[in-house]
Amino acid sequence: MKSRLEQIRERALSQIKDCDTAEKLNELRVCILGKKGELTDLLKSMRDVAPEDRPKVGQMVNEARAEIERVLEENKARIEKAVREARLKAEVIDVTLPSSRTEMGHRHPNTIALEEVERIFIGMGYEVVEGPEVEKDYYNFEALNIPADHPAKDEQDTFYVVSGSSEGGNGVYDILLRTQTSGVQVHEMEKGRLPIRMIAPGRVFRSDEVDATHSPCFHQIEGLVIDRRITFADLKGTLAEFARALFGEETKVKFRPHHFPFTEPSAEMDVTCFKCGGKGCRFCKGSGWIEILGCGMVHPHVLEMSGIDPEEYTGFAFGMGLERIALLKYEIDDMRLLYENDIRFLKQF
Ligand code: 2NL
Repeated sequence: MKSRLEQIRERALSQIKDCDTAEKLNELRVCILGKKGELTDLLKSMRDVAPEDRPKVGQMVNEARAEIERVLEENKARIEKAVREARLKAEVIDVTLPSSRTEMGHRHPNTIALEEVERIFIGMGYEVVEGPEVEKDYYNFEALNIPADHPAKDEQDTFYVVSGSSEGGNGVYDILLRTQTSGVQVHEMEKGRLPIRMIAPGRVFRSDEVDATHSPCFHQIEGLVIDRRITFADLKGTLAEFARALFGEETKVKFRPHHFPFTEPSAEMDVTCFKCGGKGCRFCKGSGWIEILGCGMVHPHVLEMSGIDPEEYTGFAFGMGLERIALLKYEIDDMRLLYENDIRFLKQF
């Protein structure tokens, strides 16, 4: 019995020391100490041992078991350390390499200008409303008093989406990329929730050639106010306040008569040049004034078409080009720079 124990012990210790993976080590543990292991087997044959020798033999088996367990633990630590070292050796990290830096972007001048305009109107109690860029002809033109034969609908200026059959020229041109964001306001008027105080910013499309002041895709901010007893004085006061908030307290405004199909009367608003204060300079081409937006009292027929009684309600509306505001405010002389996404350009604002 004693020699068998000695034999098991020696073989176990040597096998454990030669072992080089955690899996093999675990297999060894099971073979030696497990339920059907060699040492357990040996304990079972205790009944062949003379009763007076049993305590002594039992102690020897326990001591052997303790030693094997200790050596197993030691070797487990040895193998884990070796695995760790091998991995560290394989994954060499060169701490002297330059880091891969994340390029930070920058808000676009359009975005900065838009947020500024939104902040001013939100401060005056307006809502910012967005709507679809692909619109029905009715919402872009018809509902704004621009009938089928109006020159503003010229197919040269407008991107139409042919719906229905396009073969043989039978296509129906009643869907288009919006040329103005007015449709958003028409949808709002149709909801019948009055009063309305809103601005509608967004992308608009016109079939224009690209140059320093034109692009087939640009941004507009339109505004609409409808309530009882709204007058041209409300329009003037509101837009003068807007101009002072955007270009500085000393800014003066002037309204020149104009024509839009959807407003009557209509006007264009100029602001005193914020470069020269109105004296005349290169920036305002010597005039002292800079054109900023178009505006007017909403045409009664436009109110009527959207289900608003022009006898009870009146309103004013305005529209401006966002790019124009951004170019002026940040003194950029070519619109194309806004679309190149050159970070060196964008970072300047
Ligand atoms: C401009 C001029 C303008 C409007 C837009 C409008 C909208 C509705 C009813 C009446 Cl729903 N009018 N919009 C009014 C006057 C001028 O825009 O030069 N835009 C760049």
